[in-house]
Amino acid sequence: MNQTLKLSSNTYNDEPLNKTKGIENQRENATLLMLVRNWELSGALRSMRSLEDRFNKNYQYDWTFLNDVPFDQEFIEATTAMASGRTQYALIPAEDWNRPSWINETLFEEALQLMEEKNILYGGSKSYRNMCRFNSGFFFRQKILDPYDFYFRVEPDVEYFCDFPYDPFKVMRQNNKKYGFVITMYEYEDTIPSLWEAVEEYLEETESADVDMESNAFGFVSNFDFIGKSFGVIDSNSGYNLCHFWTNFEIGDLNFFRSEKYIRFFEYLDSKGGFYYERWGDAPVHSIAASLLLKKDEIIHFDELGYKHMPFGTCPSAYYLRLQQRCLCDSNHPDNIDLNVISCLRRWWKDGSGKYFLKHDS
Ligand SMILES: Nc1nc2c(ncn2[C@@H]2O[C@H](COP(=O)(O)OP(=O)(O)OP(=O)(O)O)[C@@H](O)[C@H]2O)c(=O)[nH]1
Ligand SMILES: [Mg+2]
Repeated sequence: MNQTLKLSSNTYNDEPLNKTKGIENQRENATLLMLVRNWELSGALRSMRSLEDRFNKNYQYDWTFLNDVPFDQEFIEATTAMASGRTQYALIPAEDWNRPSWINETLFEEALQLMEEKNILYGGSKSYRNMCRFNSGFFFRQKILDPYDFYFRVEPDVEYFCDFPYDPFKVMRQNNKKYGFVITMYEYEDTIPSLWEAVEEYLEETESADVDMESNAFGFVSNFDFIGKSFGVIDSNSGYNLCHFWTNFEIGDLNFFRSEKYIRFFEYLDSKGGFYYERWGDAPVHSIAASLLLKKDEIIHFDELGYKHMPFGTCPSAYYLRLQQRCLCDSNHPDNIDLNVISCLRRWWKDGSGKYFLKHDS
């Protein structure tokens, strides 16, 4: 029934999809990557079980685990038992994790208190800020990742709803993709009040030397105009429309993050202190970086991969794809964020590299 059906995707042609099916021994130079705490073991195992069943058992990619404190024996044994591939564990150096000494303690404590009072999600957390800064500027510099070209970020307690119809690492390499996502939505503005100002200053001070506005996806993060028949619903106080890729799922080319231009971008932002004085997330940072520094065609929306990280999920809309890939999700369910007004997917279709028809006036 289904071998000849076209899968529901126009983000790239179908050929690599079909070609990669069944060629399961030819692995890419890639690793599954989880930053995680020892006490999150059960959630880590649930995520591993799901990804192994849906994808990795056929490929046996390595699993790499990172932590700011040493992993305990129980964590190592259980995750190694759950993995079909090799497992490896690394301790993050303190200087890549902790708050830098130039952060003003008084201002920092004031910011924490203020955000806590405003009930901002993780607004009062110190470790969450370390995590966001680490994921923005340091994960790709960990020695244990040096041998790899691609990573697939996995978090505890996530679920993959469908069998993968392809090896996403192979799709990335063969199609010259540098950044892949499944969910995109609006960011909480209260966590990043001055982020866009910093981005504008970065563009000014570097005279946009690393940026090609002709080919990048700048419009995805900066356009406010109509999408289809409606405006985006979320107000913004800056030139940033608040759209970002949800980074708890992300497949990326490590060489992009290692590049001088990404590091220049990160270090400029870092120098402003906003990871601590505000609560800048790695999601808007990665998303703005990818939208500025990559060509829009180097970013891919994996719309065939069902996925859930509380409280949102995404489920492929194509009926036969859901059957063929044995999906355990309902694309019409309200939890499917792609239909929700807080999703930026339609903005991506229009101003990113998907859904060609939406880019033209009808
Ligand atoms: N080793 C370590 N990992 C952390 C720490 N804080 C967060 N993480 C990991 O970083 C990732 C993101 O943290 P989460 O707590 O999931 O943050 P979130 O996804 O924004 O929020 P929820 O999932 O809703 O809690 C997850 O993989 C966590 O396991 C930390 O202090 N140490
Ligand atoms: Mg999470």
